[in-house]
Amino acid sequence: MAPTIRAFHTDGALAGVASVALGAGLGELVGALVGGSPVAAVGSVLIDLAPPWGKDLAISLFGTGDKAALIAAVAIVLLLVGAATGLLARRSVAGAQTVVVVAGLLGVGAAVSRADASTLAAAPPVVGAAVTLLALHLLLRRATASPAPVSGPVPASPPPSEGVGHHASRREFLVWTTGAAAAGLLAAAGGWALRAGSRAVDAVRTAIALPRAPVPVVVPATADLGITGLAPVLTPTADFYRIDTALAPPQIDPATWRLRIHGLVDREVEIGWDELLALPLEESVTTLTCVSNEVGGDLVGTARWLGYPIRHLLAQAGVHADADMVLSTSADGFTAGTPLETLTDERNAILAVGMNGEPLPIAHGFPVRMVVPGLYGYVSATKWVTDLEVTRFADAEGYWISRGWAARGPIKLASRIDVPRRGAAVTAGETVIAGVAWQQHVGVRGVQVRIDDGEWQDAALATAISDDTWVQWSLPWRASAGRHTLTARAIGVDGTPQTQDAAPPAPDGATGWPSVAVTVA
Ligand SMILES: Nc1nc2c(c(=O)[nH]1)N[C@H]1C(S)=C(S)[C@@H](COP(=O)(O)O)O[C@H]1N2
Ligand SMILES: [Mo]
Repeated sequence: MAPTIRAFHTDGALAGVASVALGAGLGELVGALVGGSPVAAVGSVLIDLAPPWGKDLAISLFGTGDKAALIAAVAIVLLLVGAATGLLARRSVAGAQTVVVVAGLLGVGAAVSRADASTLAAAPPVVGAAVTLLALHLLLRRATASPAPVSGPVPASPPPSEGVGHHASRREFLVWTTGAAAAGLLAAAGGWALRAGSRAVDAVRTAIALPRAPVPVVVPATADLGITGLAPVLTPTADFYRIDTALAPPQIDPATWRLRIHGLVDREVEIGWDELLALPLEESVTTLTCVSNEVGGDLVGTARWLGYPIRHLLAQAGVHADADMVLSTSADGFTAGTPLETLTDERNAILAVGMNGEPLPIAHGFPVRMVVPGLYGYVSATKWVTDLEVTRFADAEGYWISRGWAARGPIKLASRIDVPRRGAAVTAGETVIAGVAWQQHVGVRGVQVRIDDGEWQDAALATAISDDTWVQWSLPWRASAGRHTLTARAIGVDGTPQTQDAAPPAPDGATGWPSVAVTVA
């Protein structure tokens, strides 16, 4: 029986190795998509934990290849743990599952402990552990189908027909095991290729020195009230909301980037990256807002953009009189339909190349995106833009329109209370209520605040950078003990207050007054 016993044990180990290879491989692929590599994270934790002599030894052994060696070592240990887990599974399935779950949790711990951890950093190790568990279960079931040794801990039914059945089912088991391991390797390789691509474009992006705008926008010091907890008037790039349909942002080398303007025009215009940068770029500060922003939500942010007015390029192309829309297309196929007049009037509707003094981050549209003051992003702010078709609303529509969103998306008058936060514990006495308000390209005349069912009180507005940006506001408040509800409403330039009617984001933007309940003690 010795050969059978060996086969039996090897099968458990093989199933374990293949399951871990599949789980870890998929984990690496997911990691490449959401940012972060579980294996590299574990390696980094080991580097942090290693005693100095360990590091010195590794460097002297592997030289500058020490990182690759470390990652290879982590991968090998992982596969060995997989083999041991597969063996253990024949004795105790629960024990084996516990090992996988603990390994997954260690992976999560390592991934989220990294300083550059993305918000989804826990996803790859969780996916990896879940896939491993599932694969282990399925592969071991196939392994169990082969005959068990007489001395084995798990009794198995005798094979239906000696020899032939055994070989057929074992061959099947080996095919599945090899397939799982190969799929894991492919996934890991795919993740590696994705990362290599993003590193390449990232390196190009980092090396770019954008020209300076001849007329920088001066943001008045009085535009920011400097209140703790209040959104800064200029949103740091790292905090800027990100919304798109891209699983992984397109990686576009500016050297290959081209924009084509065509459709209802006298002559097509094509422009490349170098030509665009050679044009007189302009700086503008514009607040972007997502139509999906709920009342009180944070899908809104303000940045300093550098770009070239789209109206000049449209003028060069010669737009036909019957056109009323520009359909912009992104490298990843997303489209937005923008009213022609918003791209030809005097507003700062631009092909943006810079955000807050740097090339656009890849996630925010590198190398070129559109920014149009006054319109929700889904009808105007196309990232990774490569094509502008001059057309008509009657003939074309953007990505979200067939999905139930309005064809026109002007930004609605809105306000938000940032301070105090919802549910905050406020100390009784002199305090402050503060927030932001916006209706891009139209402007905001004022903001009013109501405490419980009291009178509307006028808040003080900070200096607005322009009508294309949000404006901060504040109101001193002598808070008395108890529970209070604070409500705000913006006042539009024509004196009309923001509507109280509550509407959901779909189809053309949420409405209603923001309010927060706080407890004052
Ligand atoms: N290519 C592309 N561009 C896009 C989108 C998208 O899904 N794909 N989403 C739009 C939407 S809905 C918004 S609100 C803004 C958000 O821009 P941000 O991610 O830079 O904040 O991008 C717009 N541009
Ligand atoms: Mo959006």
